[in-house]
Amino acid sequence: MTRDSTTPAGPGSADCSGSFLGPVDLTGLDGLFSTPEKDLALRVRGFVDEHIRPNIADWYDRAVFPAEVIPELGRLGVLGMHLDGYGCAGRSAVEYGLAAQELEAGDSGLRTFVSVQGSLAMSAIHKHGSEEQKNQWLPAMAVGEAIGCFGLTEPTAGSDPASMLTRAKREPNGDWVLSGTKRWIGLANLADVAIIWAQTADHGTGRGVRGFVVPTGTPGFRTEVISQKLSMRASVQCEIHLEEVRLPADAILPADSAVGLKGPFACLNEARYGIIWGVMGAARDSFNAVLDYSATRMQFGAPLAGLQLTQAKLADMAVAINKGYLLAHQIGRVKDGILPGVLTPAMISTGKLDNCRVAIGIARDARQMLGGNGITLDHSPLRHANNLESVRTYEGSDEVHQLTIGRALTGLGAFTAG
Ligand code: TGC
Repeated sequence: MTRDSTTPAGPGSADCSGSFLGPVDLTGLDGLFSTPEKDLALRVRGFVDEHIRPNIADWYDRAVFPAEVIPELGRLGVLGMHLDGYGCAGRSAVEYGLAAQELEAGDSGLRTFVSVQGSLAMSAIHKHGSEEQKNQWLPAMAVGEAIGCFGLTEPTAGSDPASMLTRAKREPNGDWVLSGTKRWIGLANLADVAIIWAQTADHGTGRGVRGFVVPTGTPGFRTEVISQKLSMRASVQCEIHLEEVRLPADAILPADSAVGLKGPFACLNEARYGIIWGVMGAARDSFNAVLDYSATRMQFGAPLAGLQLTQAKLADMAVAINKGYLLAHQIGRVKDGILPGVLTPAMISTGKLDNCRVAIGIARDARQMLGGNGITLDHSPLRHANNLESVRTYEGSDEVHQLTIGRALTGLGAFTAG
């Protein structure tokens, strides 16, 4: 290996940049964040280092979601952290993003739990719920005493939720009766409450797709865990079977903002936003893993880090990660109203689409650079890459986001062939 005088330290010297993001920070990302923002990120990183990293390989291997960490996440203050009031922390979008990338540096399954709880279930109640619904559920969900899930996707309605088959029928006494099946619903088997989206249009007064707050103990509510997954193994996804689930009239999310598909889509925006940041954590962790490994792995009489082909890959990965953080930061500051601009669906799609495909590429490249050792759970990149297959797909596939951007660019919707 040849090292010239401009090289401040060796590979793996995580602190040479002085950045809280470590050696990958080539563009002064550290300076984009305030001290309290960085402190929050480091506090979440400390939690991940203590509670997640020592165990994640075992959980992933055994396909176990560590439900015991939920109260810890509540104490950490990350559940519904970007929501105001009702026991929520009222943090900024950027702080939420920083927390998401630290959690996903640990594992996408952990960040997904926090997203489903905060960005989907809690945010549905916070955006669209009655005061009674908010007071009943949000304080308990913020501390992890109550778990929520979000039922939109169905076995035959993924990218096209407008085609959902789940029906809510209004009874003469005002009750609602829900029937249908939801699929790929995170943590539904552990949830105390499910936000279920159902079509009411063919049943009178409901005005299209509406959301319902469903206590999971309600008769007729049943979950089935989806097994044999090759991705997100330290997380749980379920089918929800709704067999004539009878709910009182006030179980509906009453706000006008929840009438029609814009109700769930407003929540998906929040979850997609968190993904823009989260996946950069997985990418950064993959990069760090291979930077460390290449410093000590000797081949042909030299550490891999001293080989040009290794450095070319590391450079490409670092450049892509810097661009991903810059994109996340830009969108986050717009969301917070700190930078000018309007947070549009196309803006969120731009971040979700590109940061997911960049992150999965980095995780796969890192696995390749680890050689055969990279296929075991001793190293994180293949676990991240496998997880990112799910993350890239849920909350809108690449194609959904390409077409959302395409519609914004052209004014023409191209979701259907006709
Ligand atoms: P479209 O006609 O475009 O819109 C219907 C209404 O919704 C409004 N809208 C939005 N509002 C807020 N945010 C957005 N991003 C919005 N996009 C659309 C729109 O203005 C309209 O409002 P209004 O007042 O006129 O009625 O609807 P479309 O059906 O043509 O949309 C097409 C498309 C493909 C963009 C949309 O269907 C889509 O985003 N599909 C992807 C769905 C998706 O991401 N599904 C994943 C859900 S994840 C899940 O269920 C499991 S939760 C995760 C877990 O548990 O782990």
